[in-house]
Amino acid sequence: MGSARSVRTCLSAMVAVLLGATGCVSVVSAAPEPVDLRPNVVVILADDLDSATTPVWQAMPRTAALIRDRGMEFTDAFAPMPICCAARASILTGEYGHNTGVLTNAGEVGGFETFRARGNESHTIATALHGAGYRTGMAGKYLNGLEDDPGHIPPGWDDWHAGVDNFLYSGYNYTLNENGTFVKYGVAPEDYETDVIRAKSERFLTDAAAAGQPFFWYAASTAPHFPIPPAPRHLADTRPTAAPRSPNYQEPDVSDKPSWLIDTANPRAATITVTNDPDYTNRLGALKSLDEMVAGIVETLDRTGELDNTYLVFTSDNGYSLGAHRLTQKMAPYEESMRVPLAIAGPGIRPGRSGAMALSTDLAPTIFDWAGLPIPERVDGRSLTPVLAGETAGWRGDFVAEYGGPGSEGRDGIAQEQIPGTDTPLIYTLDMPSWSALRTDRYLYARWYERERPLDQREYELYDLRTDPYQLTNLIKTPEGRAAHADLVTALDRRLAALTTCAGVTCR
Ligand SMILES: [Ca+2]
Ligand SMILES: [Ca+2]
Repeated sequence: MGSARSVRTCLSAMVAVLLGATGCVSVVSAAPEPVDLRPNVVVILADDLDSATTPVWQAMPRTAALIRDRGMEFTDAFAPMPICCAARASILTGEYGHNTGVLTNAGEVGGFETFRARGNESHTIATALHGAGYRTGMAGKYLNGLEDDPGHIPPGWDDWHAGVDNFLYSGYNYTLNENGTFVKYGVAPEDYETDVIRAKSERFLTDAAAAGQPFFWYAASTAPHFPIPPAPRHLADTRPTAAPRSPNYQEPDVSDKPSWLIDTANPRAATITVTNDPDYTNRLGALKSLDEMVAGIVETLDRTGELDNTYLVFTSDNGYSLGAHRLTQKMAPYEESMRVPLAIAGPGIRPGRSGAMALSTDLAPTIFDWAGLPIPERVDGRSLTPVLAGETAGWRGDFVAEYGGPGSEGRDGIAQEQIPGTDTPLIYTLDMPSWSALRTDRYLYARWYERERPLDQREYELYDLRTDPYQLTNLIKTPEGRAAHADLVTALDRRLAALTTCAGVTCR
């Protein structure tokens, strides 16, 4: 149409001072509709990729070069809810598990159904950005339990390609809900999950760039989550590799640990001896395709002219224990479960590293900031934009971490990591009770059996990470240890109690 309309233009503060103006002027223009210059956001989410033990950047050299080296690496990034569904719920909403209601993968405090029933789908990154005029899309893993309602497409997503069965974890034979149509993938090399998600990513980015609309893309392969194998082209160069033997690998003395771990340590240690290194080899092989996917995404952004106006986030939903403390899997309050890789590149971010504590809950508010959106009061995380600009004054020095056990069912633990729907042997089944923990820059303080047992039957752990970074000696297992650290425990417990019920600003 080209009709004249009023465009409100804000001047930079310096220009405003020079002109003696308020900073904003109204001008009448007959120009065509202005191009929307708001930045794009691409989140690439790995599954169960730990950063405590796995040399992530060495295993993913393209990702290191294209995101980490062009942006900010967070060396102290954590998943406060270190299991898939709870972690993804926190990424999507910016809220802790006690506020999303999702503390594990299934049951009354976990899974997709709980996420939806609690109303979380009305206020995600996707709904906020879609509502602000972004084109939004995803491919891969949404939330554990989506298989119970495979036709469901949550609000806020313009382009939806979610896995709707647990075959997704095997890399083949899975079905995606592709914007309402179920598409079954087979066992041919081109059906390999990460490559399919790469193709979906490149298609979305190409189309969105052509449309001239700012976009948000969420690429969520299950790599390197057990049991996804390397892509066929990577099988030959995936050599058997032993997982790094950290000082806490197969921790010889676990008598300081909570009773559930002591009671199950020996059979699990035997399993770890057999399975851990083949699992690690598989994971390294699966990361090769994920690394190529990242490269494909960055190349597509470059080719379409969008790279300089796109924020790229690479991270994982949670960490993973490669035999630390005689544990596989995640869900534990220990470093291996909670530490995740995090690198962010994009407009205005100077290359560097930051030791600021960054949490899964920070991603949503950071993205809102980039898109120029207000951060809703209910969000528990903090925008990382000051840290990305090099400002860390007043940044957090602690956070609460949480995991939900079976609660009212009254058992000490429940199997959370089976792979139903596949014929994969359940060799990694793990029983773990619930806990809540306070992680400060110096201590880890954990309360076990948070949901299963009355107060007087709970168990506690305290580690001084300055002297014991591998969490080998729980300082409060014995009465003498508890007496020696009584004041410290009182202070940590008070802070933990406050954070386990925090909401919005009181969490930040
Ligand atoms: Ca995971
Ligand atoms: Ca020990």
